Amino acid sequence: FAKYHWEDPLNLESQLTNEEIAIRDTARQYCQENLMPRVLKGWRKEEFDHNILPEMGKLGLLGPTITGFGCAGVSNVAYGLIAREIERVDSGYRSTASVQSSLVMHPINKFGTEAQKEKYLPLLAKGELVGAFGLTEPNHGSDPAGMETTAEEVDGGFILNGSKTWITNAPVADVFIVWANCKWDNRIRGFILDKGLKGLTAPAIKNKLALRASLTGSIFMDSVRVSDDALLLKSKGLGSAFSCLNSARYGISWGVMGALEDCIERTRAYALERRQFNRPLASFQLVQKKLVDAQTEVALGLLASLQVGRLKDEGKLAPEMVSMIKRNNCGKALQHSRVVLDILGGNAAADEYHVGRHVANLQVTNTYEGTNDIHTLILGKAMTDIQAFAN
Ligand code: TGC
Ligand code: FAD
Repeated sequence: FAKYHWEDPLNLESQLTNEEIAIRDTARQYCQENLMPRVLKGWRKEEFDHNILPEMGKLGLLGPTITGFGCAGVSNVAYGLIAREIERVDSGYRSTASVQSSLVMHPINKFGTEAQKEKYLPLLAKGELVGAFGLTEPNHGSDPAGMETTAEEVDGGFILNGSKTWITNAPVADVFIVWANCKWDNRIRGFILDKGLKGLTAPAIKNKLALRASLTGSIFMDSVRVSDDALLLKSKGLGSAFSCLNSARYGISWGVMGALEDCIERTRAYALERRQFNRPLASFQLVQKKLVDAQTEVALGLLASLQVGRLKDEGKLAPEMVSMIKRNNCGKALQHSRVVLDILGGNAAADEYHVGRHVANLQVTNTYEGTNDIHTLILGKAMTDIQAFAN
């Protein structure tokens, strides 16, 4: 028989290329040596560290699947492995990186002109510009089709009005991808807005209970005037915004498994060390069950993400596949991180033990990029051909 490794029960490693393993190891080393020591400060102070994106940029971790423009051009599986390593430290850091890669660089690459790509992608890849993606509005979260933000055509450009809320990176963003309903044909399109435009503000939403190591804010647009070259010309309808979400949701499915792996590793070590009733906690069957249940979900979830990543690389992706792994992995990560947290007893309440921070973050990962319920309904529609979101 082959040897069983509890950390990689189904031998995911054997399915990765040498290049993917090298990228994963680079990301892991960077995250453990450079992000881990900073995370508690960022979390406690709700602080964005401006050095992080440039550091990731130097290692080729931003927009890694894009070819050219200073990007690495690696596989979608490598992208997932990077997300897993970042989120092993903190979902907020992974949020910052996935917004940059999937929600800002991806739409510019897919829907932008050559001039827009030349202007923005190299600087975003280096982390010298920070990006944000504005889809959610105060009155429209799960139903972005009803958005109230508008763009109207004026001589030589457009005027945008509206507001977005709960936007990752917004308070520190240099570049905003904003989705607006275009008044001339009632279709939704993307626009690139630069920080500093008159009428554009992006205040922080403070005192969050989760994702405190990444900043979140609103975007207010009060008659923001932009020239023609702000329009993402090839974006057509809400489907274009959703194509960005396909990429980000896919990355999140890997990322949350990294967060759950960290919870398991920490609580397993604690259970082996801590003794009650003259025995290590790890010797109690109830404790072993918690660890085994959680690790089983990690093994299954990672293989599912791997399969979807390989299909994405081969051009055989259906968006519903992404809904399945986003929903499943986020739900399982939230559920099992919460269960293993119990192993820490009273120390669960101390942030130095890190697991409680992951649990709080995982509530948000189960909500953003389509709530667990919304992905259930997407899959329900695919199974029954009946759309249950609305009348
Ligand atoms: P529906 O009529 O189903 O679709 C409208 C158009 O979009 C097309 N489409 C897709 N295209 C590509 N990929 C997908 N996944 C797509 N899903 C739909 C569809 O074919 C149609 O095209 P067309 O040409 O016929 O117009 O849309 P609906 O209005 O009924 O909405 C359905 C629903 C509820 C599934 C959808 O609105 C939804 O997914 N809601 C969730 C909203 C969401 O995910 N928001 C995320 C905001 S961004 C964010 O959270 C970032 S957090 C980042 C971080 O910090 O990591
Ligand atoms: P609602 O849509 O009001 O949903 C509330 C509840 O009702 C949920 O449980 C939902 O599942 C349920 N519900 C809604 N409709 C139905 C239905 N038809 N059937 C059954 N149940 C339903 N957005 C961005 O655009 N960009 C970002 O960068 C971004 N970053 C975020 C960062 C953080 C920290 C957070 C918390 C959110 C972020 N979001 C971002 C917003 C996020 O995508 C939304 O919060 C999410 O899509 C849910 O929308 P909502 O909050 O309006 O909830």
